[in-house]
Amino acid sequence: MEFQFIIVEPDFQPHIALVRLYRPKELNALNLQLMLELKQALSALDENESVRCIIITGNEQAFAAGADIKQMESRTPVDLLKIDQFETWDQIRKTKKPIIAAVSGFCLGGGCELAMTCDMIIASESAKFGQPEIKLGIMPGAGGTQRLTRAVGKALAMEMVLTGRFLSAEGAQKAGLVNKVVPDEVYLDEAVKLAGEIALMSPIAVRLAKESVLKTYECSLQEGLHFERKNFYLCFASEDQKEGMKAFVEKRKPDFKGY
Ligand code: DAK
Repeated sequence: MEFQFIIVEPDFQPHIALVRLYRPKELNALNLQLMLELKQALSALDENESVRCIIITGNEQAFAAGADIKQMESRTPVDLLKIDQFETWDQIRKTKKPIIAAVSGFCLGGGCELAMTCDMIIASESAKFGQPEIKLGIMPGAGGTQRLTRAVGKALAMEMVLTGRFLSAEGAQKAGLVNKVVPDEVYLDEAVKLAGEIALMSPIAVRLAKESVLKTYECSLQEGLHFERKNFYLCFASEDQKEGMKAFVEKRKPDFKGY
């Protein structure tokens, strides 16, 4: 898979694909082309049967310092409407396979929103999270006010969104924004470890479970429980359910095939 602003390795590790944001000189600022490439790559990886978990990362300096300000500077509302970039972001959100963001350095604005769109975040000690759009005279537009508030609560989200203050990796972990903080040298290894564990599970159960957890954001508890129950029943239509339970009874590790 050849792209200009991302590097994609579908077979980075067994069943684990790696997507690296690659505009190093611009701190991986997310321009339209990069986001389009990311959407195409995730859609292809979602279709790729051998991939069970996806990691998105940047480099040590930056996961992404936000949407490309230079590209946005002269936009009019009509430009934004015509480009309809939200469609691209929505498609990324709809990826069925689990996505882990491996974050180091700056994770700001659209970069932070992209990381929060992922299912889990592993951060290096030097990671810095923020929604600094307010300093540019705008506000977050790709989920920052919604996902950040759900993750860290109103008080901290309000502070970050209204002042643009950064949150350290340690602070992000305390606030529940990230899963784990590890030394800079091993943040990608840690993400791979997490992805590897997920990749050993039944891809069908993983998909249905991810879908069910995300449903929490969209409905009442009753509706969510109902949705969960249907997905639970659906697991029993898979060979993987039979294999998982048989393996338990036979005291061996299951070998999940994804059907
Ligand atoms: N856009 C464009 N270029 C950027 C950039 C960005 N967001 N961030 C950094 N760069 C570029 C710098 O311009 C510089 O390029 P040159 O001047 O060398 O050509 C290079 O990257 C290195 O940056 P610095 O020289 O500034 O590096 P420092 O270490 O001094 O500072 C910094 C690092 C991250 C603190 C600083 O670069 C910074 O404040 N960057 C901007 C952070 C920011 O404000 N981010 C939020 C952007 S607004 C939407 C979806 C999403 C969004 C909007 C719409 N739709 C779906 C419609 C999101 C909006 C945003 O993210």
